Amino acid sequence: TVDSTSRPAQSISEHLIFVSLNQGRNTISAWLSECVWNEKTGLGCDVKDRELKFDIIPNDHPYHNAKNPRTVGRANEKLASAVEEVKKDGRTCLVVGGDHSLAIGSISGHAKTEPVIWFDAHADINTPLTSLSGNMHGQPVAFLLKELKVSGVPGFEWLKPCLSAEDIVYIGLRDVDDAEQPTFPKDRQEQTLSLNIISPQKINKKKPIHLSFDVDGLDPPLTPATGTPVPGGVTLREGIYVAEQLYKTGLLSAVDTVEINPRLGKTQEEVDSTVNTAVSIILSGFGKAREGSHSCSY
Ligand code: 5AB
Ligand code: MN
Ligand code: MN
Ligand code: MN
Repeated sequence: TVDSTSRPAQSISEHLIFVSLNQGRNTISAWLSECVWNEKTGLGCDVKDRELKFDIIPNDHPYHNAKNPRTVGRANEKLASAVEEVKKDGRTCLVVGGDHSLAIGSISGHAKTEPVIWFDAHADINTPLTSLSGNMHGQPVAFLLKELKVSGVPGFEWLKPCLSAEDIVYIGLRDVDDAEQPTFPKDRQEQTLSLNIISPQKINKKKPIHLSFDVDGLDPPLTPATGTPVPGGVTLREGIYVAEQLYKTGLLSAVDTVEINPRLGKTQEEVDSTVNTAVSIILSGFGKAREGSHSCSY
């Protein structure tokens, strides 16, 4: 925990806690503090910022095709407890990362959550047995699903899968590995390919919503500093619209903003535009109205 600054909430009642994770923290955190925390220029939310530090476990041999399982598993265990604390405190949780594998801890810590909106170009539903890359960021959904029964992964002894397939709504999905295909019943896959699928029945359930926002769900020019870009993504307007609609439900309870990797920006401009994009999505999810979207009285 770095600092814990608390001020009375001003213009809106949202309370946020940032649990920020990666080397992008400084840039993103600074911008977010200005936009979200600062009462004059921003939303005036009451923000507590905490930083988690993780251990690199030595000799962390792969488990089948899952790389660094112990390091990732323990990090997620820590994150799950942090998110749980935030939720017990009655606050909204915003996790900024980093690798999408952090959703395992974030969603587990949020617990009893459904639906989960998985905004992503990818399905992230490989298992340690099916993954071709071995990258854990391609596997979090599999770890979380009760149906897939991923078990025996060192570092994840603490994990109890908490989601059912029907709790997940994909937005922006357009790059599914062959090995991931069988996990999608046909009708579901069709349902997930367009933006019209924020399924209203899900939101009508009045349960807290978890948004797991992988910036690569957006169109690549919007977020150049990310690892696995896929052409043909969601536009900024559409992305902001999704976030605004989620805000309007009043049920957005935790948000992951992931796969922002400043090291992958070829220029400072690329890094800045990626962070900028992520910040505008986050702000919309926490109540920032666009110019022109205010209600008019005439
Ligand atoms: B991301 C791929 N399916 O498993 C794999 O960015 C890509 O969190 C995963 O969505 C992308 O390595 C993971 C090829
Ligand atoms: Mn992802
Ligand atoms: Mn992705
Ligand atoms: Mn990625």
